[in-house]
Amino acid sequence: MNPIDLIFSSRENKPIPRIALLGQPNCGKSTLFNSLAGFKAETGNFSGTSVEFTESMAIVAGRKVRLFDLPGTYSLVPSDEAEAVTRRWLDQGSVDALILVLDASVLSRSLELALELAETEIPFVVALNMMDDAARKGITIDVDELSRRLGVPVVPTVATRGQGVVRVVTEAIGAAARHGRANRPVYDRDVDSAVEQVAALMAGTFEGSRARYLAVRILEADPVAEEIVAGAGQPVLDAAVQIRRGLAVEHGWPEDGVFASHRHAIAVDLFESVARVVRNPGRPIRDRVDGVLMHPVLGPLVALGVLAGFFAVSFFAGSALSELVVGPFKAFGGLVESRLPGIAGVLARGTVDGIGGGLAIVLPYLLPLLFFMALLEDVGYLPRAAFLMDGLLHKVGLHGRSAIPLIMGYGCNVPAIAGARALESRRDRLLTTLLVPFVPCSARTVVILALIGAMFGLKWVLAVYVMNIIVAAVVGRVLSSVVPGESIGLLMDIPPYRLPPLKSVAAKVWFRIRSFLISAWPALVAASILMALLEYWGIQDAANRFLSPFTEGVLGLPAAVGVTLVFGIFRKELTILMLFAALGTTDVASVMTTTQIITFVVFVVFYIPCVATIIVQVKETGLKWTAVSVGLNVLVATALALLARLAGSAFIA
Ligand SMILES: Nc1nc2c(ncn2[C@@H]2O[C@H](COP(=O)(O)OP(=O)(O)O)[C@@H](O)[C@H]2O)c(=O)[nH]1
Ligand SMILES: [Mg+2]
Repeated sequence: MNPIDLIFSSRENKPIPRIALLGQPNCGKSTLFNSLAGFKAETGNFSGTSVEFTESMAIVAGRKVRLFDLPGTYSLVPSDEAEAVTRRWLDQGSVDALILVLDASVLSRSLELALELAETEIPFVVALNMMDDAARKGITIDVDELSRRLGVPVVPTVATRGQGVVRVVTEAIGAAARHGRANRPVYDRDVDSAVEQVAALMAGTFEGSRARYLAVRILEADPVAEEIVAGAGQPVLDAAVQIRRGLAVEHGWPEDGVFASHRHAIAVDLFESVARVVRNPGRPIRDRVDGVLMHPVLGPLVALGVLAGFFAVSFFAGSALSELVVGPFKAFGGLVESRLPGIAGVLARGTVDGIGGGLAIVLPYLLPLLFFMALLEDVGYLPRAAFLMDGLLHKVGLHGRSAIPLIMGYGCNVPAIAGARALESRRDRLLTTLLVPFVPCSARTVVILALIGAMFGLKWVLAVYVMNIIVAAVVGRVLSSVVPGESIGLLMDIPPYRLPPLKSVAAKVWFRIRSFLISAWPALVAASILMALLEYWGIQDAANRFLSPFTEGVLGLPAAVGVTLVFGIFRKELTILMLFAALGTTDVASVMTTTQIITFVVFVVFYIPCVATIIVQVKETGLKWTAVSVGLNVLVATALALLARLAGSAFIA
């Protein structure tokens, strides 16, 4: 093996850190877990018991972790079966680090568990969750001081809104790697000396820090620790229990109360030194805005509104602008053709058309779309929309992050596919790239609006979109079960809101538009030249005849739409114009039946996106997956169009 391979294989073999979420019931463990977990989180039982835990893989900052959501735990001294099972599992060294989830709004109570954990050998970090609730109650917490006193990283989080989640897991990975130790609580001298004595009793059987940990647990009358020590020798346990009795008598407390009360006092002191409560707290702006934008009901409504508004603007302004661009180019192309003789004129016109066609996509659709998306992203809105859609997309086998490219797809598939590059896992990139072509871009929307909208009304346009989403979801579900690779959770941190620097927005727009300029536009020009030649040679009729077994035979459409459908992929934005030209009329209803129109639209909505999209796909996923993608689209489009034809002829005419 050469050195490079060695480096890579050693990186591959690096063990995946096991990180578990521990905390009292209702502190937000499951919420945190779900925001991190893969969509195939598995529920398992601790061996030989009916106690359940949930487990999943996740990728955090490029590193894989195995996450566990544990049953709610008040204290390391178990008070029920589930806590006991969880404790035993932890004592077996089953995790590399814990994330102790604390409810910041009732901090003093939960700090005792943190102090208990500080006695163990398990590295841990604190997720100070429910910071929003705490802020609303006027509780401010000095996070740095808490971290300094406990000796472990403390990360403020709001699990319901994805705040701080990436950081807390990253800190946990770090703690696991360096075997981070917390500061041990300091007890009264007699208590401490009792710990020393018991630890000394066990020094022969257990290694130093484990002996001390077990000593504390036994002095606390912890049955799980007693099991462990008894396993090593009953006399040791008996001697230890003797010391515990002595301590209890000395303090005049029940046997299991000495540590509990000491710890309680330390927790109260700790709480008082890190937390302040103010009376009428002002609610932070971010909290108010998030309260609406990330609200489970209002949030999606706002997202729909934002999208619809953005969509309407890009569509109406876009198509108007597009016509402005296309018109002069068409005229100019005609002019050039008439001045140049024969084939040279045709080639020149094709070139001019192609350049104009590119401009007609870039200026009116791509540029505003990309600008708007970059703005939404940098302001901090897109990550929130993605977070909202996470649950929904999990059902399809994707992650919230895929929402961003999928939403962009409604504007134009090209930047959407280029945008999928930002996804961290290869599997998600692939799945998203395969799904984007099912999202009807603005060019396809033109067809839907011009045919369905004009003839049957907006209600049916909406129906087409709903059907499209359902089909895409089904396709996604099927794909996610056949595309290889693990289901891995993807972390996204929800950033604060900010005014985006225009420079960063512009850089994003440029970066994304470049992929169109470099790869797609030249293809568009080539396609235009090809189309001009076909026209010039009068091959259209021959092509239509050649395609008629499919167009007429399978889909039941007029043969004249053949060239429109096939060559539509070169110039999707011109599909409707090409259709008018092919049929020789703008009154489609006069030459096509209702069923034919519906069949045509269904086919156009689902079949291959444009050449520009295919080129970007090849660049992003390679030839093989592009072929799969194109095949899939043609297959689904044909099947659904056939269905539309059959249903139409059965119910309409
Ligand atoms: N306001 C607020 N609520 C939260 C937060 N994290 C979780 N919750 C809510 O707290 C409740 C309990 O959360 P859950 O994850 O089931 O807690 P678990 O019992 O620890 O698994 C749920 O209603 C969550 O929506 C947070 O950071 N802020
Ligand atoms: Mg839970």
